[in-house]
Amino acid sequence: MGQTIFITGASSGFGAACARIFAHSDNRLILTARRVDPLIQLQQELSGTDEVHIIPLDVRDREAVQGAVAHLPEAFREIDVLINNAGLALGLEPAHQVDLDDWETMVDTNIKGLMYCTRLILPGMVARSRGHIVNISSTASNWPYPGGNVYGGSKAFVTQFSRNLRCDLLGTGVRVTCIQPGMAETEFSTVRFKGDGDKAGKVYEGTDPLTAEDIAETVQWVVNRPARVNINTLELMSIDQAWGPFAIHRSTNG
Ligand code: NDP
Ligand code: 8X3
Repeated sequence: MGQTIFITGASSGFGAACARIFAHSDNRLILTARRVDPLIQLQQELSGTDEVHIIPLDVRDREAVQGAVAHLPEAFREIDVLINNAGLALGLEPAHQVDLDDWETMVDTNIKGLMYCTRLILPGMVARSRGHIVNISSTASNWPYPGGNVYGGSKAFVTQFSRNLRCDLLGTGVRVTCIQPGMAETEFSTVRFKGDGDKAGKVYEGTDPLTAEDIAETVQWVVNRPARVNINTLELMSIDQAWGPFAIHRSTNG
């Protein structure tokens, strides 16, 4: 039986790849993002406005999220899967030099936007005794790195919020999964470096990074497990990424 799938951040990267992978059945897709042109293109590519509903939506805008959920067309009202994917990193500066606006944007998007979508879509899932929230966190939620400061902190929220949701939803039939990808080549680094394509390209240079399709296949796999199976947390990395040793500062005067 087809499912109704609500995807945030569907205009590029993981979100667009999720839209493509879930489009091949009886599913109904609700695709949201701030940029409307890529959503229209995706809707046309996936052929048929019957099965694909697009909503220009900034997840930071609580009232807009409320309106989007409240005014869904009849056929799209019973959401089975929410993919909380919209998010971003801005900058890699150390904490004492960072632009405070960038920190606020990450908190508003990665934390508060995800909170709004979850809180507004969950009641319907609980009432129907079925549903699945898939939260896109990051390896940055588990492993610190220089310049990761608020980005990693915001993803740690996503990871712990996902676990706490499972506690609240025990017995409701609603599943919660937290996906924690490492380095994946999407628009992510271009956004992080504010349009500097050269800098973004260097992140992936000489490596075989994860792709958006790798993440979409992972999301599809967790969603397609039998209803009794809840994949709690799933961390994945490119074969070309691993952990380093602890950093040690040595005094030059010592
Ligand atoms: P992209 O930059 O390609 O995609 C990010 C998506 O989020 C876009 O569709 C963008 O759409 C949307 N978005 C950003 N801000 C908002 C907002 N305020 N309201 C609505 N949508 C918004 O990056 P990825 O696909 O890589 O990122 C997807 C998620 O995966 C993010 O949460 C990211 O943190 C996470 N992630 C990425 C990794 C990577 O290495 N690429 C690794 C681990 C996690 P628009 O600009 O049109 O609004
Ligand atoms: C994206 C991966 O390592 O840039 O979440 O934080 S990383």
